[in-house]
Amino acid sequence: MTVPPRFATPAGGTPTPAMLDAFQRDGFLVLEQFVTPDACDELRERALTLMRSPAATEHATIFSTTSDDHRADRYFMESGDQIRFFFEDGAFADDGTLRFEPEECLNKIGHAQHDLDRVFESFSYNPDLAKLAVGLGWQDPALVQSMYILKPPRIGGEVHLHQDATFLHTDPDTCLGFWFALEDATEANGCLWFLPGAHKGPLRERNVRTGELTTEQWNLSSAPWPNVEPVSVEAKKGTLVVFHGYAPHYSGPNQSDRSRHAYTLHAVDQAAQWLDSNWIRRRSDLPFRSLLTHRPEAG
Ligand SMILES: O=C(O)CCC(=O)C(=O)O
Repeated sequence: MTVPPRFATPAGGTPTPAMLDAFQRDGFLVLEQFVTPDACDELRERALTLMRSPAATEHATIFSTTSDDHRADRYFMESGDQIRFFFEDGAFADDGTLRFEPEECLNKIGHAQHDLDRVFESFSYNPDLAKLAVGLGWQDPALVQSMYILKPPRIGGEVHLHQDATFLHTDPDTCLGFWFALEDATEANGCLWFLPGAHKGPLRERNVRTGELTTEQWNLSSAPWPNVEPVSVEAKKGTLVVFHGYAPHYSGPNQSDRSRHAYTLHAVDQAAQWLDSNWIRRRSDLPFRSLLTHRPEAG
């Protein structure tokens, strides 16, 4: 496979038999025009407003130092029920100041804007997404994490080959990823790459919370990755790539002068058990919400 199959978005979200075949065979499914260009622009504008708020940069200094205090760890480990801002490695000048505007050097915003921000909430709790997840076999998908990924021009870093179920655990495993191209994603600006069919192999690693500020990466299987050619998934603005939690994927660095904004959501099935080994923690007044039943208020 050199070019993965792509499909027009199914009316109402329910996947067709051909889409189900592709998802089951490859571990991922590419649906074009799942969201409108206007919806992409609205999310980008909201993200820009958040990035220009004082909250976006007030913690920047903790990432520009290599001191051994745990403020950076805490900022990350407590972000499961917050909206927080994470910078690219190349974001800082030698004196610790930001080299560029936040939108040109942020790596991502995470991890709960889908439950804390009205614009993100209405984009995320999309009834068509619920129908898609149910059509793919999830009984009661709940959104557990969101990431606004910027992959900024020139300094947007590579994301190494991984399986998302490494980071989001249920018993049994039910992690499902949704990746929305908010701008055209190409090989030049760092689109996603998959190993088709490799989701049928085992989960290789589990990232386990071991303390208030710590996680460990546990090896679960030393099985090598299958010998399949990685395929790039270039995606036009508005495309949704949905993928199985065991599907190995990565994205290249952005060496171009164009950004590659994307928005990802991860769901798990509430029919399975959410495990305490997850790094993500939620305060009691912000429980996970079901894609099936949560409907954001209009306006
Ligand atoms: O957007 C990217 O570059 C990587 C996203 C990813 O790996 C994920 O959502 O699991």
